[in-house]
Amino acid sequence: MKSHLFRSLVIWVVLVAAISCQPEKKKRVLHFPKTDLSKLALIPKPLKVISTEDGFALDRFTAIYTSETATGFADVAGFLAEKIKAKTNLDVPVNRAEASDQQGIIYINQSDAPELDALEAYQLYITPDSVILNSNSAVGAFRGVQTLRQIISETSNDTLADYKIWTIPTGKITDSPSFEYRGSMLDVARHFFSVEDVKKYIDLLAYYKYNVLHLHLSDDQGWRIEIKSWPKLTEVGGSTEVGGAAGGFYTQEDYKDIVRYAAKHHMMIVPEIDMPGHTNAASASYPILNGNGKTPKLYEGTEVGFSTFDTRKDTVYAFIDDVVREISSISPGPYFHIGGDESHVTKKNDYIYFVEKVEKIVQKYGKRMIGWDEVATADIDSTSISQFWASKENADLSIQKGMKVIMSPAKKAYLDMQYDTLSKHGLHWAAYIPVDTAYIWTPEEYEGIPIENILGVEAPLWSETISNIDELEYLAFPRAIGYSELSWTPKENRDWESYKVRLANQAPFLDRMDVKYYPSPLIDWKKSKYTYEEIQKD
Ligand code: TNX
Repeated sequence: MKSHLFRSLVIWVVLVAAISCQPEKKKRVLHFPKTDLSKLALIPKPLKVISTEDGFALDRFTAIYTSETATGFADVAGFLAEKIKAKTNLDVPVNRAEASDQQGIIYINQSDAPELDALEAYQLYITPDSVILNSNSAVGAFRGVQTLRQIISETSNDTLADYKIWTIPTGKITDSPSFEYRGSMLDVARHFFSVEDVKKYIDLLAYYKYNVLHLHLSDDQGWRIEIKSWPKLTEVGGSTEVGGAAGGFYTQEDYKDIVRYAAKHHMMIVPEIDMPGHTNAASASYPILNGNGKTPKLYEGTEVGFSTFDTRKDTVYAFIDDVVREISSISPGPYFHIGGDESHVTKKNDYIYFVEKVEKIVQKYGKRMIGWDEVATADIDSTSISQFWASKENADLSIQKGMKVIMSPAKKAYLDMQYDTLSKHGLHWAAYIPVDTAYIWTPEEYEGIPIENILGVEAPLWSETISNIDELEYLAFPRAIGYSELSWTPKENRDWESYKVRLANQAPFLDRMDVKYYPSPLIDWKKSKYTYEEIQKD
């Protein structure tokens, strides 16, 4: 570590020397309106922002350097360069010493400083000469890069200069997340979403520092991931969806592509196979699984709670072993989600027996089990995780067992709930969730669940009523942006009045990303591409 530090120091001294030796003719004149770093619309709000009210020029003389040997840092720098190019059209070189025209350096530095101990912590020092992003690990650097992107997103280029300069306000940001698990779930079972759609969702979530995308890969209406040892799951079970369109599925190569793409964004995929209920598509593919001697038809409706596996049959556990083994082998993350919700036609004893057996299978393949809150009724391990969506009683059972809980209360965190009675898509069985209601609640204190038990927050997007990316975006945005702040920023630093102004300022970014978000009339959007009336009409 010491040699690391020393090497960083040497590189730094060399870079500073290189900058100061630049011929005077290249000195740039900045014409910038002074911006206060602490007034920028950063979401999630960083822990601490100090403004020094000067400017760093991002222009054709800027270069990025990283600690040489720090794992993943060069990739993070490459990601930043790509995004700067997309926003400004500047080609910023990464770790290219021969780019000798440099005047301003962005340095992404691996640091062992004790204040950067927390995973994902970072510091950003912006001075007129340099931007130094310090973090202990590539993941922290990546989160810091999102902050830098958000800062750059708010700068406009200086039209008075003879070449383009984006002036970045100077100051210091110190930041680190409240919760280690900050997720959204996408239901690709009720309606299938393509690899491209999922990647776009990852792009957007990563910008707001999410680190988990949970994929709901199976349900009554569809089985969406190739299992090589049980090929009919996708041949039959993947062939339709709600409403009767063709459905679809991910091959294992597709899934690996999604996992890799998520990893590039320092996000993990949590795969979910929902069982023993929500299994009509599996039993339609292999009728032996439901044990009632009938071959169920493929289902294209939206009822829940009518299907179950036969929990007393060895074949069922051999099947689950294969499924968990194949999916775990291509899922580098630590978790496997077994669903476990709404098994209304499974007898209580059978349900408990089933969850306990499946927990062992998940552990055999080196994963920690996650299940919807009903799984806490079984005798399961404290290392398993329960996802609180509806039952306070089940949440309490989880706590008694010493388990961690993921906060997804349907009344507050379900992205598929309608905003109000005029919403074009969504359900309202739990609540209407306008943009303020989605933000103004406290996961840290919700329903008396102790903060020590809370792993994080996840906003699920069920897809009964949405079948394409525009509809997905209508429900997810802007509310998903607020959930990022609930899981990253401590409650003392959250405030609706401040948030709503920062949210209004996301419009240019969302427009640039071509996101068909719901322009809630509660927000005074900064020049949005689409008006409320345009989005609401059919
Ligand atoms: C309840 S939340 C469900 C899902 C539905 C959702 C619709 C949960 C664990 N189960 O099967 O899609 O409501 O909002």
